[in-house]
Amino acid sequence: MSEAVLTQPRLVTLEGGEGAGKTSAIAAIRDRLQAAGHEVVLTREPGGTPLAERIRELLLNPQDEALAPETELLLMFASRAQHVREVVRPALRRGAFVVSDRFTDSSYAYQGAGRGLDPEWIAALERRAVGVKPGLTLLLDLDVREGRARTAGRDLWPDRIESEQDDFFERVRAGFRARAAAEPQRFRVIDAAQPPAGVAAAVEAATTAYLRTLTDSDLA
Ligand code: Z5A
Repeated sequence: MSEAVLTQPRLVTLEGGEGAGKTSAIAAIRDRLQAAGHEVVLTREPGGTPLAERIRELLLNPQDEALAPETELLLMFASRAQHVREVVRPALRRGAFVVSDRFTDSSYAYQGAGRGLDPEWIAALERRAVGVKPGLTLLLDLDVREGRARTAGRDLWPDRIESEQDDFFERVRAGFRARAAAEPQRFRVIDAAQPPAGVAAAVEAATTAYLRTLTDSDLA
């Protein structure tokens, strides 16, 4: 398979820490794209296909046995490889927009910055098993404690990753911000501490501005 990671203008991803508000942000992106007349496929990672959703359960349900960081990374990419082949590429081929709640940037942030795995290894998996990257990534940036306070009480049993300590999530947040700083043309960082209506307005404005940059061949 090709070693290149090709930017796909009609692939849009949403990233951020726990409780950042991705659920309503993704609806705002979908509404804006549909209002502009585009077919939109909403999806998520880990997951997005029946098999990838089973991998998600392995990843998030606490197991009897601790999951090694390397196993966690490889399962994230197993899920992603399946998702890209079964959902993302077919939708892009027929001209739809794909909006994914998390994608490869989460692996760099959680497994790279959070778990301390080598980003070169993640980059090799991205080249070999994924091969596509988004044209637009919206990063919902939020103070770690505020995000965790929003979700506290929601889950009777936090999932395996939610059970990590604040210092893990601080590294994840710094990892996301570093990626956004390194690729300012792809990322839009949105202040997720605003009230929900403010976040939705910022997401909508960023999506509208991005659509204006696309050419006919990007949309074909
Ligand atoms: N993961 C990984 O490690 N590596 C990878 O490669 C990938 C993923 C792809 C599952 O992801 C986990 O997988 C995730 C990263 C890891 N682990 N963690 N942590 P997920 O996206 O399914 O899980 P999540 O990020 O934990 O989802 P979340 O906590 O539900 O976040 P959210 O979707 O952004 O939050 P929300 O449901 O939209 O909102 C949460 C609450 O906050 C809710 O009560 C809202 O009403 C409230 N909220 C939302 N916005 C606001 C504002 N603006 N003000 C006040 N309150 C708000």
